[in-house]
Amino acid sequence: MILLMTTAPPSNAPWFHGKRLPPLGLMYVAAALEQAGHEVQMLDNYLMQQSTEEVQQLVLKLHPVIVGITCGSATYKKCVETAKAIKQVVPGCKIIVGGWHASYMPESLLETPEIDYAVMGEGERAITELAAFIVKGDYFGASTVAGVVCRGSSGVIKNEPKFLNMDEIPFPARHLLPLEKYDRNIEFLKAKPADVMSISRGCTFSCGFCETKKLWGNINRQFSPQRVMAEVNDLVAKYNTKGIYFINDNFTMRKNQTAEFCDLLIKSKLDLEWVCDTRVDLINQEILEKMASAGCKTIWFGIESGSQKVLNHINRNITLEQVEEVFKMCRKVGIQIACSFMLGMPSETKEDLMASYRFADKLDADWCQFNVFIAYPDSPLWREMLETGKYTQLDDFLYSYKTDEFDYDELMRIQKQFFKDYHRAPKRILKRIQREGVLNFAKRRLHPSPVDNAGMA
Ligand code: B12
Ligand code: SF4
Repeated sequence: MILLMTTAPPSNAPWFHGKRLPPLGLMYVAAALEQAGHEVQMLDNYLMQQSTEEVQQLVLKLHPVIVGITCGSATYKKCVETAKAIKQVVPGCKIIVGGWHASYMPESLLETPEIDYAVMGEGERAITELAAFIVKGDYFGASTVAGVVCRGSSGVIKNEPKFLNMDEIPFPARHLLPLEKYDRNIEFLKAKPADVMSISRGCTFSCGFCETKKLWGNINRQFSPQRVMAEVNDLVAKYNTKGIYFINDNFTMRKNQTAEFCDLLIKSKLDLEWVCDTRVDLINQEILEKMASAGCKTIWFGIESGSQKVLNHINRNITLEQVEEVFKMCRKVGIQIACSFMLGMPSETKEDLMASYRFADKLDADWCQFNVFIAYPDSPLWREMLETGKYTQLDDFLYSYKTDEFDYDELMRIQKQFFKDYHRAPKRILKRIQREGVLNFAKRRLHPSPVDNAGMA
């Protein structure tokens, strides 16, 4: 059998600690393995928070041939610790690590002898081919699989990833997770239960803080609208889903396909509510109207800065005017807006931070989040920070920008201040009471969730 698992980031991590959403990527990997005939179990340890000893007990009981672990840069330490603990009790199993960090910095994982393979990029085909070789004991074959990085006799072997035809990818194996343990409640939707889904992979933009192309290539591939609709139907039939969060880099990257999917949703009469993420330059009035009629209630836009100078520096390729224009369009068709800003990006000054706050205040989105910028490995802004030496190292691979005006602690203080100022404005309190009802609002004031404390409210 094969065990697939996630681990948790450190509890002092500087990011948003709110929601525990089911790990979609790992569910896709699980589905591909099941399709190839393997018995698979999943442990979302970000949700379950089992101790290292409990994980050891589990692997002793299951005796997996392979353990696959998802690794982001924030979970690197925990991933390494988990791999070591597993090998201690089941030395014969092979450990495969995939996900964001494995795609950016696979070699860093192979520094741990207990980790046998890192997988770059899309995991479905790579792990299925790897598993077939491992089960046969053909380790030479395993070292030839596309996307795999492993130790060879004369150094590290690194095989370029290959991408799948999207419609060949099976539906995520949701049945392997205890869905009842997730709250299945998406912040931006009234409808419950709500689940996550994906319609595409990859992005053709090149923002300085993002290295999505290392995972999916600099291309965008989409499931056909029919395939997306089939998965929606499956969700509704099997899990009674009423709301969907389409987790995608940019939901409206290809407007024709988005429109075709919206038409299918309208025709289905499922009456679902949904939320998606996109960029302001991928929106127009026509597509917004179609999305609104198909049940789109909220769109999340990553604005990142209220300073045009900073937006240009981070290669965001949008203007402040565009943002204002698109927010107006959303309001016109009745779609709510969630947005986020990053604080402390290279080139930023305190005045730029204040410009972000003023712009956020002016935009007056329904939800607004301020995050302290953490540079991810190998992204252009990460390289810039290393070259200029203007950083505080927070963890093995995580860096925060530092200038004469602010460091990480000061950025955290500013973030809290912005959060307080933004959300305590009487007009926003009123808006929240209207949205949530007096009772829910009072309950959240008395027992704020990590989501509230993290700046998303
Ligand atoms: C939804 C989401 C979440 C959800 C679900 C997390 C999850 N484990 O799936 C929640 C809210 C819980 C979450 C939490 C966190 N997240 Co998050 N999240 C996302 C988001 C928006 C979508 C992820 C997704 O579903 N993608 C679609 C699927 C299909 O892709 P995928 O997950 O990458 O999986 C594919 C491959 O990576 C690979 N793969 C993945 N796992 C494995 C395992 C094996 C063994 C193999 C072989 C392959 C493989 O195969 C999959 C299918 O092809 C991404 C941004 C994005 N656009 O992807 C950020 C993102 C992944 N998250 C990020 C971060 C920082 C976090 C947190 C640390 C935040 C925090 N402090 O809590 C935690 C870490 C949680 C964890 N233990 O993994 C960063 C990671 C950056 C980095 N360099 O590591 C991202 C990129 C956002 C960002 N740009 O900041 N997240
Ligand atoms: S931040 Fe979004 S738009 Fe920019 S490159 Fe990454 S995925 Fe694409």
